[in-house]
Amino acid sequence: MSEPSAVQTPQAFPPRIFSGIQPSGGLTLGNYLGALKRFAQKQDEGIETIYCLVDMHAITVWQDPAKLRQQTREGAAAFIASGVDPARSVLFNQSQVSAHAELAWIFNCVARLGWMNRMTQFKDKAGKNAEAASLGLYAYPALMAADIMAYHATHVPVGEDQKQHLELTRDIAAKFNHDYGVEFFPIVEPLIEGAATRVMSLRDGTRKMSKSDPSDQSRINLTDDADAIAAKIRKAKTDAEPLPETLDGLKDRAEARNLVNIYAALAGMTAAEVVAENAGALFGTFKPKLADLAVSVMAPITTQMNRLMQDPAEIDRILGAGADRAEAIARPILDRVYDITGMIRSRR
Ligand code: AQP
Repeated sequence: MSEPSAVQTPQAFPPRIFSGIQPSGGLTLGNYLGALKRFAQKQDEGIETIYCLVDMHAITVWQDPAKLRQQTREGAAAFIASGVDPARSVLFNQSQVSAHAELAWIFNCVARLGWMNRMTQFKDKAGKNAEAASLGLYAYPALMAADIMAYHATHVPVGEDQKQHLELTRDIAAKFNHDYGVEFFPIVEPLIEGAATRVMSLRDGTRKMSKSDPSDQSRINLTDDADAIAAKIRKAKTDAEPLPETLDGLKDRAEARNLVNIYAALAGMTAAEVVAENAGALFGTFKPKLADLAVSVMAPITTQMNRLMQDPAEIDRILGAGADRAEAIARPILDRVYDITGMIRSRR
């Protein structure tokens, strides 16, 4: 019924959670179910939580500066509206804490080209014209490893799509420890849990729901109103078959399975429970039920986001205060990294 959540620390580092989201567009239902909702749950379990709008990741593909600023504030509003409390979690934007960029450079010198060449996200995002992609897009996973390791984070709640990057983070940390003969960086554990670890596009059940998908119909945005949400679900691609009695019956029905998973995640049920409860229902019946559920969960979040966005100066203040707290954790770790790697630190 509920998601597994107990965080166990596999090594001698106290449990600490880090995760981030790119302000590379308006956030989606995928970001909410795969990330934001779980970020708030982890905070509520009483674990130390550090969350970040990763604006430096966002510029690995072109971002209009005014839009980036707006999207970063909107992302912060989405965190807060989803239950992340800036008093209990550290919430900030990445570029305000230079430790991320500094450690990323060290990790660029630890990571091997062969490892980076295997990263599927680069291949997906660079597409056929990889020669024209930015060097930053290629190095993205080393910056992500730095984001996590700058805080000695032990656990990272993410969607399924980030699994490979987390494995790379483990490889980089292990190689650093090995090369310098230290046990300095923890070997991080991904937390990929729940019914919606990979929410798929509403137009194509084989593609991830993504904020940068050119089709707005493919996703539910956190800023969509009730009518837009209902219309998108009504038009979502499905098939003509009724819902089966068991999950096995959804094996070759990607779009149907996606809507069942979304329902399960929104309702706090398992996909098997949703199927059992709706066995035999046609999509003409199931879609309106899903739309009502989605609106009832998302509407309060959208309302609060809109309210928070009316005071951008207050959002900036929250991000600045969060960055101060983040810096206080990361700076001593960075100082140790410079020491371990043999770099003189003699400024007063
Ligand atoms: N469709 C999804 N289902 C479940 N989780 C998802 N996440 C993203 N999409 C889904 C999770 O959200 C967190 C933040 O992701 P991100 O914004 O840093 O980058 P992304 O994974 O590349 O997300 P997008 O929406 O696809 O962004 P663009 O279009 O800019 O590349 C991560 O934990 C991710 O797993």
